[in-house]
Amino acid sequence: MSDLRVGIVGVGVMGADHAERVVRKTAGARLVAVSDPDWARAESLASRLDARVVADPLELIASDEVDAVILASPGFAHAEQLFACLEHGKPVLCEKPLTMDAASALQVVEREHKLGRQLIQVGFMRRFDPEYAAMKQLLDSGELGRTLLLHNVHRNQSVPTTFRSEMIVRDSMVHEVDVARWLFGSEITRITVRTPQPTSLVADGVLDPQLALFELANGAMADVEVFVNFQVGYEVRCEAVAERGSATIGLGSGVFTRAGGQWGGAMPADFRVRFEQAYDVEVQRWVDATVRGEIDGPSAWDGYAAAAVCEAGIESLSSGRPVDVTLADRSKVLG
Ligand code: ISE
Repeated sequence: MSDLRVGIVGVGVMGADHAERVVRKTAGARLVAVSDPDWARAESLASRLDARVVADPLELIASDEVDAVILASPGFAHAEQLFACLEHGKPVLCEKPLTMDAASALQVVEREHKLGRQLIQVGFMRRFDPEYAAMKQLLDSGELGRTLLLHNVHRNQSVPTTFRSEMIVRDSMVHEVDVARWLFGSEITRITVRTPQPTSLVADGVLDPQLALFELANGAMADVEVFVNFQVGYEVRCEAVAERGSATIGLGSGVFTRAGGQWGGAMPADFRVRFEQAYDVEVQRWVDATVRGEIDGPSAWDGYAAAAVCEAGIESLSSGRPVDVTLADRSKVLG
């Protein structure tokens, strides 16, 4: 069988990383085209990886030479590009956020549902990380009894100066939103986001770090600290507390040294390093599933549910009060 011909829209940090992955590590797939508003960036990547540059992302999506699409463009561009993928019947791995708000995300879910075929997979890659996957398996086995709550820590070394307070919710905290929904198998019904005195190392008005509390339909709760200008390195931890024990991942199981009067290990600089294996597995499984005409990971509904929680989270960020999440009735939308 011939390789799946992949086109990538947006070749900034994540798109370029996926391009390398498709070319160097993914079986059964071939990178054929890339598109980016920065022509020079697209051109230099494409010439190195033997793909062609298509100026207009919608043209790339429509192209007969492209079987499937990876969307790594900024979130504000996703809605239009996702509709184009649906219109042309192109399977798509869409980086988070699905779209910028719950209403447009729901329209995407509904449009896909009308096609009668799932074409959209959302890039919540933590579900593919071996540590998260092992934790999910352990919790689902029931060995520790019922899971009661989660404590999460999510710290980036730094982010671009364009990263404002709402993006910390929509682009960073959204991962814990998905992790909580996925680990508990339940929807988040209420979110509260509070902020301590911000770090002095960001522009005035940027609320970093943030502390959030999620309340779930099944009675569980999850908290998360998101701190995207932590300076030190990339750190993502999750502790699940259950009736008969707890499980923690993300302690940094790399080489631990004791030398020169110091002890410790290295911290990854960013998510590409920490979650490299997760991204590799995610893309390989997406390619394999796409060839079978399926998806194998978070669906458009998962992207929509996360968008609905983040929208409520952004409201809570400005009021400091708990905000109920408004979510469409799944059985009515998906029939
Ligand atoms: C980035 O887009 C990611 O997805 C990373 O996983 C997250 O840690 C980071 O905060 C986001 O900006």
